[in-house]
Order: sequence, then C-alpha cells, then structure tokens
Amino acid sequence: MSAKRDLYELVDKRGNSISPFVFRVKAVLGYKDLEYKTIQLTFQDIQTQIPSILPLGKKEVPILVEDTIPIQDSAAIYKHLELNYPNKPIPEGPIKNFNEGELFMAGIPLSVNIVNVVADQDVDYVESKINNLTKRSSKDCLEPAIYNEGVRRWREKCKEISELLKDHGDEVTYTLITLASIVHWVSSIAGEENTFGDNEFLKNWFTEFKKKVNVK
Ligand SMILES: N[C@@H](CCC(=O)N[C@@H](CS)C(=O)NCC(=O)O)C(=O)O
Repeated sequence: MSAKRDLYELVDKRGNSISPFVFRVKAVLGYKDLEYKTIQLTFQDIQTQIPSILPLGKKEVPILVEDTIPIQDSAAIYKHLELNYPNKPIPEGPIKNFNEGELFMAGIPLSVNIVNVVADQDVDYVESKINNLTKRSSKDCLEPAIYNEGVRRWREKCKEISELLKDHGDEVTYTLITLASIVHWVSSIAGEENTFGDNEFLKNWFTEFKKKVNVK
C-alpha cells in the first residue's frame, strides 16, 4: 500500500518555492518516484501553523508527514526515505573540494533580495533576519555597488563549482542535490540572470539535474 505524503514548504508571494532545504526533500522524493502533496506556507504561516503539526519541533520547514507521522529536517527526511525506499538509492557522494557551507555563504548577499519577493506580511520578519545576519538593512545590502560585488563573488564561486561538475555532474547523489538546492535558492530569490550570468554550463546542468530528480 502506498503512503500518503504531505510536504510543508515555504513560498514567496508568487507561490514559488524558495527554500533550499525543501528542494532537497523534493529531489529525494522525486528521484524515488514517491508521490506527495505540497502545503504552501509563508514565514508567518510557519510560525503559527507548525506548532499544531509538531508541538515540540522547530518552527521550520521542510516537514514531511508520511501517513500520520511528521518528520522534520531535510537530512533526517533524506535518511528516512533512503532507509524505507531503497529501490533507487541516493548515495551521499561527497566531492573533493566541494564545501557546501562556502557555496551557501556566497549566496547570502544575493539572497537579501528576499525582501522583494516574500509575501507582504513577511517583509518585516525577513528584514529583521537580514539585520541579524548582516548587521545592515536590506536597503544597504541592495545598494548596487555592494550587491554587484556579491554577484561577482557568487559567480566566481559558481565557476569553481562548474569545474567540479565536469567530473561529477552526471551523478545523482545527496551532495549534488545539496549543491542544486543552493543554486535553486539563489535563483528563486535573485533571478536567473544574477545567478548564472554567462555561465551556460551551470545553467544547463541545473536544468538537466532538475529533470533527473523530478523537481520543477
Ligand atoms: N536544518 C533544517 C533547516 C530548515 C530551515 O532553515 N528552514 C527555513 C526555510 S529555508 C525555515 O523554515 N525558516 C523559518 C523561519 O526562519 O522562520 C533542514 O535541513 O531542514
């Protein structure tokens, strides 16, 4: 008997999914051909609705409810799905010289554009998150001189990543799902032009990878 699955996700005002961690879960489910329904939440919804689903959990998505059992945290959900649906395994597959944290950090200056894409009721909340993280207002971070320097550094990092992908790009591993999730996060918030620039290789790899793991 197949399970019923609800995946709680974070969306912006256009209804687009903007969380890298949710992307990871969608990729694992998609690659394993496991069906699921998404429940779209704003940041405000996460704060108000998650306690009734998971009273002792963090106010964060992703949460996957399989039948009636909720599981939180993308890594825990990956492990659960790997254990219970081993027919299409997804190995961890670490890549030498790929540092997930560095790529994520490089994406932060571009992710400040989140103030312009979230639902109206989320703007103040994300503004305070940006202030905590960068010690600046989003307006200062988005000043062209500062923002463009962030874009330049991000693209430099993407060039390094593209070199690694030339050897590993055909694989479906959790490391590559993580890498793709960070590219997804930046492009969903900062737009494709800022994210890829003239890096056609990364853009094509990302498009093909999403097809392989069944993520739109
Ligand atoms: N370690 C968690 C991180 C999840 C996380 O940070 N989720 C963010 C969305 S990208 C969230 O729900 N944030 C809610 C908030 O900041 O209020 C995982 O891997 O699932």
